[in-house]
Amino acid sequence: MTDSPFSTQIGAAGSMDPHDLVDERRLGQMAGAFADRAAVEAADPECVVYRAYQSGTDGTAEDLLVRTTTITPGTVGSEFHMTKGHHHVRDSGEFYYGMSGDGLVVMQDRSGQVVTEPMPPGSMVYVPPGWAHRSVNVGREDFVFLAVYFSDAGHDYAAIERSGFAVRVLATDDGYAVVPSNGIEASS
Ligand code: PAN
Ligand code: ZN
Repeated sequence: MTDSPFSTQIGAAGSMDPHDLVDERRLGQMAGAFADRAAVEAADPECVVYRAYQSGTDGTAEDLLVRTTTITPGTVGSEFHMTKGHHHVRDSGEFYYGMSGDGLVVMQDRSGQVVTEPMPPGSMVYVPPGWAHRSVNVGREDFVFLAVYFSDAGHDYAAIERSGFAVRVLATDDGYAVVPSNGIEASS
């Protein structure tokens, strides 16, 4: 927790020094997020899918938080490594800034409309209030990005855990494809 001016050093791989929180998401903790259940079961549950560092004061309406996320390269079945994805509990916007690697952010509003935005290094994506968001590593290296959002935004994972996003991002011979979720056959 920090309630006075501060600075932090952000490393090329997404580390933050100092930081207030670090969160590591392993495959076993997000197994339900991937469509191919047989591939999930065949994979190592200890595989780190992403890591996030955070600085700032959590929970006040006036403050901002900064968080880096590093998504490791890889697929589960043909689905690229990705974040769980969430709505903000308090509908509020967020800026994403692509630092390195090849990424994509999938955004979905409450009516089901989906927009995807590539996040090459140097790109900035605005996630408007009311849009759920998930990030995907579509490359062969770590995908690192930085996020700035209101510290009282809160993360609501439940709706996404229940119904997922309307699209999934799959590996293809020449890159990736964004396909409707309901058209995906799990191999189990
Ligand atoms: C990001 C995400 C981060 C991890 O900082 O929290 O990329 O993704 P999940 O929270 O979906 O696990 C953000 O959107 N913050 O609001
Ligand atoms: Zn968010």
